[in-house]
Amino acid sequence: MPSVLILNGPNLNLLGTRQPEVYGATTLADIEALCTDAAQRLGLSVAFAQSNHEGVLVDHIHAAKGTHDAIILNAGAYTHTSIALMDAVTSVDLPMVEVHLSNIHAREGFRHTSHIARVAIGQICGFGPKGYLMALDALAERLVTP
Ligand code: CA2
Repeated sequence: MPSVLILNGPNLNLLGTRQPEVYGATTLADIEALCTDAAQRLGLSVAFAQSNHEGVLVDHIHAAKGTHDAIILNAGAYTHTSIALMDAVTSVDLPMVEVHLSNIHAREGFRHTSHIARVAIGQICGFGPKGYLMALDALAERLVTP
């Protein structure tokens, strides 16, 4: 069964606890449960990781090679700053979908740039937690043979 790593970056561990007007009331644990359910229906297995540290996120991406078949990445604010994460994704040569809860293009100018987008097969943003399910759906179409 194809396996997908769902990797979340800095501050996303705080989801559902602060700024619900921007990021909603759903916690990261809720998102994990929703994704686990959806993945089962789609014929995928999923693994989750979150870190507030750029180098740890790079390590997770490297470790995905040979372990997982694709990555869903919400790199948080590192999306807008990290060449290291972009290079890490390139180095593992796995399909990666970029996800954001908020519509980064409708927010402050500094959020309009994504280094992750250059190496993603696609970007999903603005749909809240549903974005992760949309990404799983898109990956299932590529990875699961009917
Ligand atoms: O919309 C997204 O998913 C973001 O990746 C979230 C990042 C932000 O820097 C990106 O521009 C867009 C921030 C995550 C912060 O999450 C918090 C959750 C609760 C309370 C405070 C922060």
